[in-house]
Amino acid sequence: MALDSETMQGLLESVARFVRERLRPLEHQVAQEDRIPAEIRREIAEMGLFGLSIPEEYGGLGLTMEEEVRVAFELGKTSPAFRSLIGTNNGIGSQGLIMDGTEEQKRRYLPRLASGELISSFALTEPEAGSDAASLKTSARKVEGGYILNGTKRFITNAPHAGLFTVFARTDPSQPGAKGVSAFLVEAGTPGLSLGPIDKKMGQSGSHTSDVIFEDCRVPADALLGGREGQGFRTAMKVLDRGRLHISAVCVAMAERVIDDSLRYAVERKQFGQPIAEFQLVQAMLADSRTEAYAARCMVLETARAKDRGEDVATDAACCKLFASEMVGRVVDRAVQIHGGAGYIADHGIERFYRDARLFRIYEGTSQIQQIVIARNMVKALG
Ligand code: COS
Repeated sequence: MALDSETMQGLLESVARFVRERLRPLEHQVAQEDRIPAEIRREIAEMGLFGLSIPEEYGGLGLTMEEEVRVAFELGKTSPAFRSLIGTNNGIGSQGLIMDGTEEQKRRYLPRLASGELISSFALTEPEAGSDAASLKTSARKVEGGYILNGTKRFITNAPHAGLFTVFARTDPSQPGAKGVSAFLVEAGTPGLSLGPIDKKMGQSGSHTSDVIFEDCRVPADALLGGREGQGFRTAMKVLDRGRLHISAVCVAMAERVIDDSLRYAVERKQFGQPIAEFQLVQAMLADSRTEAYAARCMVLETARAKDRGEDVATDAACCKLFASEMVGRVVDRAVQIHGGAGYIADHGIERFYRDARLFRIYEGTSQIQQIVIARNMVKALG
């Protein structure tokens, strides 16, 4: 454990209080304005949440995976846009650098990512390369003293706020698959790097995605992550193994939140002369949701502990992502059902979670990609 149990308990309690007292009252406003207030970003930075999983020597809290998912269990009990603000700095935006960056690269960027001064983004997906990430076309041509990047990245979370992008590009055009891919650390403002308009999404208002466009964007040689070509795809996959576990924890948290909302509603709402919580058909929905959320919580904790022990959790992280994201989809659907007409009305909040949850089955690998990863690894393990 990175923190002693008292400090960890204190952190969990302060995150829970912050969610309850500061973030939940702002959920509607953030959805309406599609913007997280600047003071919330400051408070999040003051609590150290931008650096949860960044090692202490670079200014972060250096949480273990288990500790990180426990924080996500609390932070995810509100609109996912808040978690998304810190999600890339702790997850896919910084982990490539932590896992495979050179010491010099880590020193240059990690302290500023941990403090929240810099926001980072993970630029893998392209218009023609989504699930088939290894087919990406963005090129990085080697020139004297550096590389020239050309291509378009799509749906890049936090791109409109990012100061640093981890960009996956093909350095070896003779290798069409994973082997020809390298990762680069590219700073916002580099000439030749521009952004598309902010995407209009189904949900998760307040969290922003956009295209990231490279047109003869020149980066220095030391922008190559880890200083080695051809390692980029492996880096992306390792980062996603970890990211999938984190997202699974967020799914558990959202499920627990809407179960709590549904339970309170069912106890208050009276029909046929009694609270609807007294009806067995409503109880069945509550019980199924509670059971599934608990199962996902156990899976996530167990896999996080295995990761902390140094085990390869690629398969189990995919199992968690598959189960937890599908689970929260069912749970929010039942939550709408329990709320009845009120669940369908925009201002009530439940329909917002219903839309917000839909993304979990898609990003950081669709459910179908998780199934492929799980089954392939099972076959491979047979030898
Ligand atoms: N950890 C480390 N290395 C890994 C790995 C992992 N979890 N998964 C794969 N690799 C390595 C493989 O070992 C292989 O290297 P070698 O050729 O040296 O053995 C290389 O990466 C290529 O792997 P693979 O052959 O499995 O690649 P595929 O092109 O068949 O695709 C999938 C793999 C489909 C699993 C991958 O493209 C994927 O995860 N797609 C979804 C992408 C995604 O999540 N997008 C969301 C964007 S971020 S929001």
